[in-house]
Amino acid sequence: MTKKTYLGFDFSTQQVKALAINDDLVVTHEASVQFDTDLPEFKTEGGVHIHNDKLTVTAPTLMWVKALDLLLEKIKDTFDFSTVVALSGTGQQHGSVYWKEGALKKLQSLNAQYSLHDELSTAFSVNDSPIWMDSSTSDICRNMEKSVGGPQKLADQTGSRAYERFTASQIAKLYQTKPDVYDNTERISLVSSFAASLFLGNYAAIDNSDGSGMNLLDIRKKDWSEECLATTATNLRDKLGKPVPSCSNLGCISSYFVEKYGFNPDCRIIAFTGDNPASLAGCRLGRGDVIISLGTSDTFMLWLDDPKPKTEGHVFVNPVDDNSYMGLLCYKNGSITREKIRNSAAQKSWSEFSEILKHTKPGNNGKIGIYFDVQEITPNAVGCFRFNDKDEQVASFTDEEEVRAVIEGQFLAKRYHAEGLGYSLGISSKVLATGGASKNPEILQVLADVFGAPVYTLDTSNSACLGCAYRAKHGYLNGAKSFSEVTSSAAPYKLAAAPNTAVTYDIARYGKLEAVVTSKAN
Ligand code: 5FX
Repeated sequence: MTKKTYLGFDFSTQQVKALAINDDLVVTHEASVQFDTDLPEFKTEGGVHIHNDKLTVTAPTLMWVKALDLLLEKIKDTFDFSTVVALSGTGQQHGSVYWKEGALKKLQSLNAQYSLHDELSTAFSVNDSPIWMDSSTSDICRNMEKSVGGPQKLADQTGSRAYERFTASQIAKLYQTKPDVYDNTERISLVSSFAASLFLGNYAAIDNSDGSGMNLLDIRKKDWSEECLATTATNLRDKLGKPVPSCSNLGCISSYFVEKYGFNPDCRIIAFTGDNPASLAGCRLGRGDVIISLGTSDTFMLWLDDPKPKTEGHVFVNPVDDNSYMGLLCYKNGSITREKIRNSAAQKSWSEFSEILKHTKPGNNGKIGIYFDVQEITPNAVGCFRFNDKDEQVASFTDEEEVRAVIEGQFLAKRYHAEGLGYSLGISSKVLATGGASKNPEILQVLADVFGAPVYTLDTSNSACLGCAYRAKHGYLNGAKSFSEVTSSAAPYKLAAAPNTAVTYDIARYGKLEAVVTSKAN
């Protein structure tokens, strides 16, 4: 075969997407199916059903299957599937799929004359998959933490304290409320490994990175934690299968796709992973690098070698290097809070806000502000707090101090929590910035100064899907090259700000002030 291509699939909350790259990593094809509009019969809003209690959130499992039928039908006239040597994919993290007793047999003998949707119409023991937006399992979470010795103990093992959206509490809910359905379940997949199973025509293993979002995987042993399994449900190890490194080659594509779409029978299926890990791959995050997404809320991902899980944030096994880790931190007070200060201190104008950042001094003459306009999750606190250069709390700042304080405070918090999770800045560390506020050069200058590292901007609109096409190539090469070697020819990032070397920030001081704030708030 002369021409090689790689496919990445993304089973996200609102759509299923596919993207093809050639051997030079250039994107050649893209297509998507939107759940709400392309599959109106499932009556979803934003791809989900929010139940009457407002806490339970699910998505119809068969909708995802039907979306794949539609997507492949859409692509087949313009794309030659026989060129695909490997494919991989991603799914929204934490969501779970329950295969009914006997489903494996069906999966192994799919008939290409029918759609996947028809073939698998009775394959699931639970028709509505719980997804990451569900928050109905608080009591189960608290019990789970208690039974392993507290939230920090659970985080030490699994990378996170118990979260409602994480899969263990969702499995426990099914086990406790519908024991017959649980017993009638042959296999439990994550959204990612469920999607991989469709292509494999067999149950696909859960990968270590997405598996870290379950409160079940011992992230150091890379095996299910006996203690966590026992607090969740009986016979769970068998229903989960054995977890594998995220770059694993799971086998060749099911004959269903060879017959129906003309795939090459040798096309490899590389383990699918979660959307955040896949984004890390798509952004080509390397050792010592961080990605900051500056949106309504801010998300922060980092490469970790020696993780120190905390009760805030998450540690996952790294999707591109099974011996490393990644950190994920979410901040509710992102743009919402920046905009509030822009309105009160910069005449509602981003250009005025930028002007202030341009002509005020880095370090803000020792003034630090911590603005949790809405209840923050990292850390769990609310309220606005201002400190002078002697660490004394003050009632107000001047407008100029306030503007600099909100931006410096938000970035100091990110660096402080990153270091808390075990992150250390290396000599070649990069900060990759995305999201709305990454278009503002003055904000990015503060980011470069606080991290003491160059800031690059990148377009992440397709990063999870693209990351999986890259991962497909990495997996196809089967360890012959590292992920960074495989992706070295991808388009370079754009340098947006270089750090001002005359400036240093006292991260430990910020930590002490945040501790004051949290003790007041709780
Ligand atoms: C991460 O922990 C999340 O819950 C979300 O980012 C989901 O992965 C979105 F799909």
